[in-house]
Amino acid sequence: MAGYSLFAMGNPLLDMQVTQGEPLLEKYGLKANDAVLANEQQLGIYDDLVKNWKVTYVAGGAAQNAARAAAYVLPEKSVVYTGAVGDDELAEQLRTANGKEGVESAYQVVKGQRTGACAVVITGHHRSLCTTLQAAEMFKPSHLASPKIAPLIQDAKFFYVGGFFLTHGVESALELAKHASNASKVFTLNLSAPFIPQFFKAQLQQVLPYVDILFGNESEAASYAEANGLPTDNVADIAKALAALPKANAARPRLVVITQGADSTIVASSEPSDSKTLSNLTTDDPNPKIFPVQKLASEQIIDTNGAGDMFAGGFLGAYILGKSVTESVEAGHALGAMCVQQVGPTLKFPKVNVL
Ligand code: 26A
Repeated sequence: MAGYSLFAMGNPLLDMQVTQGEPLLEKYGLKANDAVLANEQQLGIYDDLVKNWKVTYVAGGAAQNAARAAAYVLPEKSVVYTGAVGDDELAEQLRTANGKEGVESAYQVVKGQRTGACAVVITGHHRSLCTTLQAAEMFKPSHLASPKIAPLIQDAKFFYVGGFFLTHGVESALELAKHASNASKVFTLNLSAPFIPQFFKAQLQQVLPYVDILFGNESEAASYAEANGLPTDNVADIAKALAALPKANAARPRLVVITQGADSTIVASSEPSDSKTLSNLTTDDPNPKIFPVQKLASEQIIDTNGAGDMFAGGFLGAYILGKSVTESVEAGHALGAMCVQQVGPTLKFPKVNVL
């Protein structure tokens, strides 16, 4: 049996989503468009939501969302996802959602623990994410070496890790990154949130040399620039700087793909623009290359939770199929647009062809 081509790893979370959440931002000191780990004062939000709000429960976890998006464009049995869950009902819900959308769950189950949750507070087109990782941060590197998981890693040709995972799991991330680099496979990472370059700078620095494709958005790029003293706040320049960082596997160029919501997506490559390219950009493409986004009307947008993840997964799925960078960006844009027109990080079924 041919193995899964994409091995993804992150924090499996169940999203607890509410709309018109202005009072919650105020009460818990959350920013309208941010992602944070809940501090002690914010840990009350989950019970508060259950007691006092109309909650929509939906499968989340940034890398898990991206895995489902990649599965959307790939043939069956292409994507496997790992992360740690508890032995509870929430984990069952996540397994069911993955199963329906073509992602094989290869969870580590932590007995007696609860599955992580993310409070998703929607205000207008903004989403504020406040996460309690629970079992997710108990993921052990030994899971990757287990008889069930190790062969999946050997068989995979592409890896996707959420930057969020670096809050606790840099050792496991490095294991996949080094494996990919040594075997000249493709290792991809998402910056995930501004607080990752800011507060997990050392962890990010350890992993970046192995990254073949780096995903992020404009505020994460800006946070990287600030944390590393780059003398620019221009997103294209930051993308170029990230692409040019040292690389362990020099045989593969690095692509840096930065989305900007409804504004253009920027792709920078580490290759000089006149070289014969391995990264599927044509030689006459500018570097960085700018890809405009088709804007949706305001009333078409339900919420923006998960749009960036769906973009990354859609891009990667198309890329795995051997599509060009331009086609991969278009697949990403299509899935990002599809996601914002649904509640939470969900895609449309029956499937729509986006390639
Ligand atoms: C470590 N943190 C904070 C997180 C997350 C997270 N996924 C992994 N780790 N905080 C929020 N998310 C997920 O991001 C998605 C939107 O991009 C949410 O579960 C949400 O589905």
